Amino acid sequence: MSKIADIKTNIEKGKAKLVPDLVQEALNEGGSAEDILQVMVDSMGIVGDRFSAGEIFVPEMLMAAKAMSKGVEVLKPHLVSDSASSLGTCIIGTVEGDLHDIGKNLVKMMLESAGFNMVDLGVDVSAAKFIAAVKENENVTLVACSGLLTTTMTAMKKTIQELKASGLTGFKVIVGGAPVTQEYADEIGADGFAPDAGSAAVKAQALVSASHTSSNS
Ligand code: B1M
Repeated sequence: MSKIADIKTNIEKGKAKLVPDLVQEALNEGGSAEDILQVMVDSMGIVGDRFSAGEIFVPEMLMAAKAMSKGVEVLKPHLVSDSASSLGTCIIGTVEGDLHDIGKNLVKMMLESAGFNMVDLGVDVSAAKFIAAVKENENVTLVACSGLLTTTMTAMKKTIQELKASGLTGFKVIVGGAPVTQEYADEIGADGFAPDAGSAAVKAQALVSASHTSSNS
């Protein structure tokens, strides 16, 4: 699986032009999309460690992120499946003050294949924007907030507080992102937490199905 090693190296080096072809070649060689994705996620962890150690800086992190995103585009058709069921609309975004979107985009992909109609508000999304999107879209059953920075975790808390204060009902809130824990999710009143994109889809399905069951009974 030398292609996988090449993918890792080239993501870490931020080679956005090389990564898509390498990902395609790894798939052609029989590599599983899930394994390739895991290698890519691990590479970003290494990039983060190098940033923490002062070996690389923001531009290099940005280039690595671009390389990963280009690779994910090639993987996407192999990761998502068409779901026959409809679980309603999910509003997703990275919370205010935070510009990280790779994890959020992966979660979006997985929720889409689980059967949600996705409305992606992008990054740096204020509580007011989440609320407006819940009002503007039909059949919103889930709000998904992603956050990667410890400094913006309070924005996640504010989003949940303001969603509750708005009086809007009929949806659950799921949170996640590297610094977020189940404990923190409970503390800020989120309905659910997931540590990664795959488990976010499982958790979201369970949350929304449970609320359908309870509202029908
Ligand atoms: Co930034 N950054 N960054 N960065 N960056 C981190 C997060 C950091 C850990 C790096 C480090 O210091 N080791 C650190 C945060 C420290 C902290 O707060 N504890 C950090 C910092 C400090 C910063 C800046 C402040 C740097 C600066 O300017 N001095 C700055 C902040 C800008 C801002 O947001 N306001 C900054 C900027 C950037 C770039 C823009 C250059 C770039 C982002 C580009 C982009 O996203 N388009 C970037 C990158 C690439 C990273 C690292 C290297 C990689 C992040 C990533 O994409 N990981 C990151 C280091 C690291 O993560 N170890 C780092 C891969 C991705 C798949 O994982 O997003 O964790 P992740 O998603 C996971 C799970 O968390 C989960 O599922 C995904 C996997 O399946 N998940 C959810 C995510 N959202 C979820 C939602 C859910 C459920 C699960 O439910 C709704």
